[in-house]
Amino acid sequence: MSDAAHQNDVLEPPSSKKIKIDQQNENGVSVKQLELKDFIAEKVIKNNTNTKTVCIEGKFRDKTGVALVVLEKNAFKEEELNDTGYFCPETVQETYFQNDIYGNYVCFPKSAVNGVKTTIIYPATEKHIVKYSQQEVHIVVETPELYEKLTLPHIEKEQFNLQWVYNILEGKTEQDRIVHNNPCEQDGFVLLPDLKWDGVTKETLYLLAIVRRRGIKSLRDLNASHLPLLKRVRDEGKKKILEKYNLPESQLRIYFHYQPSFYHLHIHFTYLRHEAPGIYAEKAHLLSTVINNIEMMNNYYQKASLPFTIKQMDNIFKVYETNGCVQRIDSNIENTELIDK
Ligand code: G7M
Repeated sequence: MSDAAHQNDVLEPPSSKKIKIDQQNENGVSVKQLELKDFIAEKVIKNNTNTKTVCIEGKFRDKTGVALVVLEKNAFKEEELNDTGYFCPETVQETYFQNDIYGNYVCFPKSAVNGVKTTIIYPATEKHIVKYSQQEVHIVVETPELYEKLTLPHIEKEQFNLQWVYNILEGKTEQDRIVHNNPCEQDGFVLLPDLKWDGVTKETLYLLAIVRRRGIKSLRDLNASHLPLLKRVRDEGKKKILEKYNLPESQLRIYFHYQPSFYHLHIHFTYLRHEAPGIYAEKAHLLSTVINNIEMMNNYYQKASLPFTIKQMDNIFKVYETNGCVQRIDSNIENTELIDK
């Protein structure tokens, strides 16, 4: 396939003009498409000026329950930097100042190149609000004993619902987004764009491989019996991404999160150039390193002490705090109220 053909694959604009969300919520209940014009913003719970992302808590008109809206300014697409994209007559330009050879302007490009990536979570639980809130973060080192005594009981007691994962695996949602599907129950997986990726902008490529086998919670559970599965994800994932997006394996970052947010094994594939959230040393474990560690020692991940980040508002923080593993600090992070409640 030519480069141009690959590009078309990647750059095809999303077909729907409205914001498209799953037709089922995480409880398997059908939900009508939610529209931003019905959103009543109440509080900014996160405003990250680096990633240009805000998360707003609020409500939808005529609906009960809390909603979260995450807005993210998109990365520039290089193929739009031309006379049909940014440099076309529809672009409105206003001058801030001009001084000698220097000029400073604000420009308002046409809406087709100016979309804002939007994620809606409705109904959002208290745990979602905690996850998306700006807050103090700590690192704890989880020994195998601490995993058994503190982390595992906590995961068993409270974790995010996995319905969205089962919906994908059972062919109920996001089927038009699937990039690769290996149906083998034992060692198969589905590869598709992550929620955080628009599926279009190559510069921010972010795919997720979700394994079909149930019951593997995280990295902690992996041993030599999972090697065929891990190698299949690695090899088939790389091959598909090369075919569809023309990105070679040397340009891919393939990794697990520890701790993950969702305790059903999945592997992240991101473009090496893209600084996706959660790629840092305290959270990401490269698939190649994981395979290598297990090949050297079958039960490496049952024996290892694994560091992980823990958010001060999260319930698991209280568990580790009570056991003397971490100390709370006074936070000066504040949320901005948008309306008087
Ligand atoms: O931190 P953890 O390894 O658990 O990451 C889970 C990943 O799943 C994140 O990168 C999320 O953006 C992604 N994700 C979460 N949800 C609810 C969805 C979803 O509904 N669809 C897709 N495609 N990805 C999701």
